[in-house]
Amino acid sequence: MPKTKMLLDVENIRKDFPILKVKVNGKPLVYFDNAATSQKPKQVIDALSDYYENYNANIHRSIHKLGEQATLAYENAHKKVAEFINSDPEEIVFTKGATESLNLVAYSLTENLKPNDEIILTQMEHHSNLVPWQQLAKKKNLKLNFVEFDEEGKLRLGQFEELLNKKTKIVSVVHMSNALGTINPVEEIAKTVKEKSSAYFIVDAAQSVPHMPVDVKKMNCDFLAFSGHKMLAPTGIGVLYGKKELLEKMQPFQYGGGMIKEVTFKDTKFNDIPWKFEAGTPNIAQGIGLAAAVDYLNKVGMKNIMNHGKELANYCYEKLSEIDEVEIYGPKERCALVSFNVKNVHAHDTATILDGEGIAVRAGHHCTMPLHSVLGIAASTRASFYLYNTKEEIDKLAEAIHKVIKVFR
Ligand code: C6P
Repeated sequence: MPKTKMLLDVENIRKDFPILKVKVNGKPLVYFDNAATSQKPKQVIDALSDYYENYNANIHRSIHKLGEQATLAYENAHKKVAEFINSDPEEIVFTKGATESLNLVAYSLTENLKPNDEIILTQMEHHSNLVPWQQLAKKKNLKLNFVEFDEEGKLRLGQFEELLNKKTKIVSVVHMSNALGTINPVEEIAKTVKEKSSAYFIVDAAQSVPHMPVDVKKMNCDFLAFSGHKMLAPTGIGVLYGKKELLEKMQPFQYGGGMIKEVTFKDTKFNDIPWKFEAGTPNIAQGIGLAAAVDYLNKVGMKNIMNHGKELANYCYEKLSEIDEVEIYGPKERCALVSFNVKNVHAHDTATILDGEGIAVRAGHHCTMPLHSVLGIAASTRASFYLYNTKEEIDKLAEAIHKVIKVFR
């Protein structure tokens, strides 16, 4: 139970998450793998059960009561997500996750790109915001440029100006790094991109939307991608926000049922946005679960969640900085995660010993192999926090790290 006074009522929040009662290796679970996927509150689990127990039906197809109820709930989920990031419901495409959202843009937006056109990414991109562009670049003979990050783990922002030119067609940037915790000033970057080019500006918000208020209008991004499962919702549901006029112009990513208005043997008229991009039976229950997750986050308040994430990340940074054998990656100002290594110990060994203490962390390259190569390491250990985590749990992490040091000394 949390003893230290925190900004959030963590003690009560924890009661909503059944999994937090689980014991791991006989110890209370300390779940510090939230950047990989968050745990789910009762309210989200109940929303899924309610759908399956009371109104399970396909959407946009069936003229019967359950079909209408399911359609309404699924469409309302789009509205809720739209309000959450300050967009319009037709600008919200439900996908399987951030990865599918980014692939959708890379596939659908780039039809008109020509050889030698340029794309700007950063060195801190997750593979989901790198590999789709890299493959596209190979196929179309495009040039990929990368904005570097400095010793502290912050982007060298001046490089955007240096790299932007008439040939730049896409700039795609992570909002919050899943490996360094760095929060990139995407509003500022958007301004530079729009002033210096006619490129589309895409934001990978997989880590930021769960942790801070995000306003797509303020950000002035053209597209924004995120996943439900990192923000209390089920797996299998994600979001692509796109500016209405761009989504309207874009070719669908997949073809099939639900995304059409009229089909003849010869041709097809596509449906309106966003449905044009949601071919086949979508993840209905998961979409409804995402709406319940958004309700939950709104009730707690995204500013409070952000401050809590910063407070925990700060506390962890300070605690781990006191241990000589620990090397921390990324800047001091960060949100909700700390990646580190215990000197001369492989990240997997560290994670195994922590697991023995009931502490779940991620170890490896965190789907950012190029970022790790810039750091000159193959792997790191990452502790990532959410609204149910406490400083006492971070104290346990620090104690367990001392155990790691003892074992490997
Ligand atoms: N990062 C992590 O442990 P998906 O897998 O589609 O839900 O999200 C992809 C993704 C895209 N961008 C960023 C910044 C991310 O962090 C992730 C997912 C997880 O760091 C799983 S690899």
